[in-house]
Amino acid sequence: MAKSKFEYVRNFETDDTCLRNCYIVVRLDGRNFHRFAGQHKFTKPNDNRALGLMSRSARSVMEELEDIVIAYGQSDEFSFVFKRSSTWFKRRASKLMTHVASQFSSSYVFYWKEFFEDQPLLYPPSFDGRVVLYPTNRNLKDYLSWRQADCHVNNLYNTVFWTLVQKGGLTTAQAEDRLKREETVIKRMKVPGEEEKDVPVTSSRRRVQSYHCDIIGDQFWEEHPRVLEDDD
Ligand code: DGT
Ligand code: MG
Ligand code: MG
Ligand code: MG
Ligand code: MG
Repeated sequence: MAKSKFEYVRNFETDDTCLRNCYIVVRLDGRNFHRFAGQHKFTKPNDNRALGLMSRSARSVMEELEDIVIAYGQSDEFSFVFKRSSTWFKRRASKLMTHVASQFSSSYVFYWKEFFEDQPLLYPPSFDGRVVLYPTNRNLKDYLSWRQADCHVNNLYNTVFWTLVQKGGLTTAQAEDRLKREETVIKRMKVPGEEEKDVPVTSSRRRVQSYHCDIIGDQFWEEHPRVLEDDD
């Protein structure tokens, strides 16, 4: 077949083939679900209907698409892991990511009524996607652990926060204040006119402080143990 003079535009397409032997992870995240959850009256901190619908949509992605070996979800996000040896769509990142995102989004809408019987869907939700490659089994396990640790920390915070509000009668501002990441550490201090003694000091992780001091010697590092993490 003769080529048209327009054919050259195909060469503008860029190559986005995923590196071989790597696990391909596609992570989706609901767009502005802060608003979506509010408008659709999701219960706080966790809405079982919403979680069930996320899970059902992920099942549809795993059943309809090729080579996904595991999926992990929390909140408004879901990660899908393609097997290392997958050659689906020649490992083209944009094909894999857009298929996952559109299959998930259409399923979310399609199955909405099965989970939210009395709550109409008020507008079409959407999900962003990204692709990340992990070369080793350790990296993949650490990736999934990272998402689960994120789930745990957020869940812990949200559960305590909403318990303070719903059962403790605090305002949301008061609950936030109570949960500011403050912690008490014991510091050896010299109070004027008194002996040196151990006193509890409340320190905020968020506060930024300036120092003009020696950081070559050990003293600074001993006094600020949170700066360095263990070497392993
Ligand atoms: P984004 O992702 O940048 O477009 O913005 P958001 O608003 O989706 O932010 P994100 O993804 O960091 O946070 C997820 C939001 O979804 C967060 O505001 C809480 C909400 N959400 C997720 N699951 C539940 C639930 O079970 N219940 C309630 N009440 N809210 C939820
Ligand atoms: Mg986000
Ligand atoms: Mg989101
Ligand atoms: Mg999210
Ligand atoms: Mg086509």
